[in-house]
Amino acid sequence: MHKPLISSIIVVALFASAAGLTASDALPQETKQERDQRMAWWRDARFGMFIHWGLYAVPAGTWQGKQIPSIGEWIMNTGKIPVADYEKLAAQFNPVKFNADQWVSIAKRAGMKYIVITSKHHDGFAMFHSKASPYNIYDATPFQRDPLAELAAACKRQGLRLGFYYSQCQDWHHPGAEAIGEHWDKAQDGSFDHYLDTVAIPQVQEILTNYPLSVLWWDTPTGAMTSERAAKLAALLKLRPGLITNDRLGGGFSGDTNTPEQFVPATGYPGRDWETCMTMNDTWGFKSYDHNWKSTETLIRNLADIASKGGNYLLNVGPTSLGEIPPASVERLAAVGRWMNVNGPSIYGTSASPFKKLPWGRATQKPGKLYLHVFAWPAGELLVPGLKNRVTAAYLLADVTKSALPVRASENGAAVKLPAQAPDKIDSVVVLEIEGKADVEPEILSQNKAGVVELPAGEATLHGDSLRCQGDSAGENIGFWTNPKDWASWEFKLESPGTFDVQLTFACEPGSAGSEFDVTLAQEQMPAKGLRPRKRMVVTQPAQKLSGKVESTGGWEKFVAVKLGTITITQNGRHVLSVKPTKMPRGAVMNLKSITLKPAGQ
Ligand code: FHN
Repeated sequence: MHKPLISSIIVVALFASAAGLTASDALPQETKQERDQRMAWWRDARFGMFIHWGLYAVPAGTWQGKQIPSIGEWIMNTGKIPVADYEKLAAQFNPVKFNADQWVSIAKRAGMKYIVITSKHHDGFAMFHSKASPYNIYDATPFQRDPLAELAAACKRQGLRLGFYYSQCQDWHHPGAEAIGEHWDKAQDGSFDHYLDTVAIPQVQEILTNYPLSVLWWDTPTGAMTSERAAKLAALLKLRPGLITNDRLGGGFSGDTNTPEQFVPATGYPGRDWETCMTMNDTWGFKSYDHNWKSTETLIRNLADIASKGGNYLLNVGPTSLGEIPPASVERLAAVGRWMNVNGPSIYGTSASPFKKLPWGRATQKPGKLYLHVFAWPAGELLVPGLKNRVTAAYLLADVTKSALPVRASENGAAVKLPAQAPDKIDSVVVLEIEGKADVEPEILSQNKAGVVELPAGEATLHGDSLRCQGDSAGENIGFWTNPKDWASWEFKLESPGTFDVQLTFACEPGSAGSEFDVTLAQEQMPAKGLRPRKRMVVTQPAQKLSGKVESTGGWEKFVAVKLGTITITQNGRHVLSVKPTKMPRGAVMNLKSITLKPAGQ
């Protein structure tokens, strides 16, 4: 069964070596310690400002009297605006209210430690003084200033790091570059290599040489970015030692950071640095009529949620054509800043939560300290489920006197006595000082009152390198299941044995349907004396097995619940259910959202 797979791996390997250098080969090798040093400031920062600013701020979502749907910075593409017409915006772009120090202090007061700004977005207009193309803010607008140089100086004065976003593949202005969808104007046609050699490479060279960048943020890699082309861009990175780049160059270059966009990944990306970028309303570039602002509560809780999963939050603002950050953004950032003034230590320099889930909020940690982010303030005691460490002190982060909160060890973990009033309605932080490394007994899934066992994607143990939990907590599912050797399992506890209907909730697009899989159930035997509980034995005989075939559900996002069959469990205690592919004829298995065991006949 695996023969075709092995030979296809060999073919791919031969192809890759024949193709020459990959982008990653173009970079100097570094040790883990060197990499940790390079990433240290970024990991400590946890919170940054994304700025989408360009010519698109002039039309601000409206073209020839019509509101153009979708995100503001895409107006040229969505509205299929001819190159010559869009170019004319440059003459109207005069952001006289731009004040670099003010922007940096808005970010700084919010508690942000770095800024990433669009140096050239997909519209091809450079927001810096470029010698490589006259289509730039210094040469083509009445403003005749280089705002990015001013921003760099302001960041230096105020102690923030600076990064540039650069759209390397899409450029709807310079001939030969890419446009997602397709070119809509003959003026866009030409050779991609010519664009790369005469615009993208020289401009990347300029920004890395002339600006003190800490981050280079690529965007929208397309098929044109082969590994050889990506290697040419990647080779420039050594111009700025210490630089951090993301995973959006293309050509197989993984960069330093993963970049989930507009969502918080359910389990973060263990072992990878990552950063959620997110808009504050529904657009990146300014749109005059987009008032769908996220609440301060959402922003603060997102920040805590992201930090609790080990990531950074890159929160966007879209300044106007006059150079002002919209007041709705400024107000919200100020409120986040007030919260950060008190609670910053629970975000900066923290790492991911040792708890899989907490019913009342989130947690972050530093050596010897747990920060409990309480979103839902309980009356009386806060239960910290499964915490096994000795707690040496507990206090509210908002309490400068660090008055001790009483803590007792309960059967289910530590219980902290809380004052009646939450210090912060959005997120109150309780600090626990603990002995040793945080040690948490994992909570085990069990039956609900109706006897149903829910096994959701976010609770699965994933075995293998390709599959991962994707989506946010509202819609997490196991995806990227492209290796048929990968599998998933759940451990759960049963108190009422019986016969159960096994239901699978999954999605699969038509082109990938046809995989087959086994669902196997085995009971765990409690450990023999002396064995640590983690080393429970799994009794595989007599295991029960159901087999299934993945049918198309119409798309990767179209989830359907299907009954697979029935199993009978005669004994209570701990069980393990596994899903293992047996055939994968078309490149992927499925997106698996959950498995449900329902008492039969209910
Ligand atoms: O197309 C862009 C979009 O305009 C915006 O810049 C975002 C930010 O991450 N990136 C692209 C979409 O992924």
